[in-house]
Amino acid sequence: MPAPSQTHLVLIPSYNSGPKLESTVHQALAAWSPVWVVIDGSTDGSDHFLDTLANQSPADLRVLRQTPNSGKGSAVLHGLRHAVAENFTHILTMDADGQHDPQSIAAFMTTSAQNPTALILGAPQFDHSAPSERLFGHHIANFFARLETLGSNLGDCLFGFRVYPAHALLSVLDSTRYARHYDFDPESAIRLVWRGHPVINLPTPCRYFTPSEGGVSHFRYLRDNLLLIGMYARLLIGFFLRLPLLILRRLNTK
Ligand SMILES: Nc1nc2c(ncn2[C@@H]2O[C@H](COP(=O)(O)OP(=O)(O)OP(=O)(O)O)[C@@H](O)[C@H]2O)c(=O)[nH]1
Ligand SMILES: [Mg+2]
Repeated sequence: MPAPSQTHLVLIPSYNSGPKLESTVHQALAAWSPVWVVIDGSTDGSDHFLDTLANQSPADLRVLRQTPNSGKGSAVLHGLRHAVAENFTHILTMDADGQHDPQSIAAFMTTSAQNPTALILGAPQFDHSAPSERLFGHHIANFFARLETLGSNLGDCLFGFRVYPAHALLSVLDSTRYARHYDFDPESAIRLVWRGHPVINLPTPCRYFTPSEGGVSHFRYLRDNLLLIGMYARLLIGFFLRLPLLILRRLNTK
């Protein structure tokens, strides 16, 4: 296991993640320390192994819990508040369901340490396992995210494997009551770009698992696509308010 970092931690929000949570945590721990897992009102028992493991290596693994289930963004915020209180400067968020590649953690952390104000975004390399409707959703979401950031280099706004500057993310989340559910990933990225944070896109694999392989997704097409459409509509107002600033910034970087 690597020596614990004082500045960068891995944060895994988990809600009823099924059997993949255990392998995800073990692989994350092999790649990085510390790893914090936020159990977001899980009721499927997937988190039962965690307390014993955390007691064995408290410097490497911490388990935080919130009840009731409150959404991915809310779970990240819960962990983030603790991280900032303990002077961590950056968090790498990754999903608990095995879709993200723990072997990419070190490269993302190194890039973040070299570019501390930047948002380090995972650019997902999807394979044949990715459902075509989800890929289509990513294309549409990315189109609108780039529009609302005036053609920034924001890569994939839905993919949750990324490193955030912790204080900046906390400030963004404290500025809105939204971004607590599936709107967390795109809204936090858009708002950080609005605030002038550079974006670095790093390729990393993404694998979807079938239920028989232990894969779990809580994405509900109607509910969550409506949430995202509402988010883009809501952010349009913020976009127009910031348009002069965004244009000036674009002109200055030419
Ligand atoms: N959906 C959902 N996820 C949560 C919640 N709280 C924490 N999470 C975690 O957030 C991460 C993303 O959730 P997923 O349901 O896999 O969402 P996704 O990866 O965007 O969607 P898929 O591409 O369909 O897998 C996982 O690690 C979840 O366990 C919650 O209330 N709802
Ligand atoms: Mg997932």
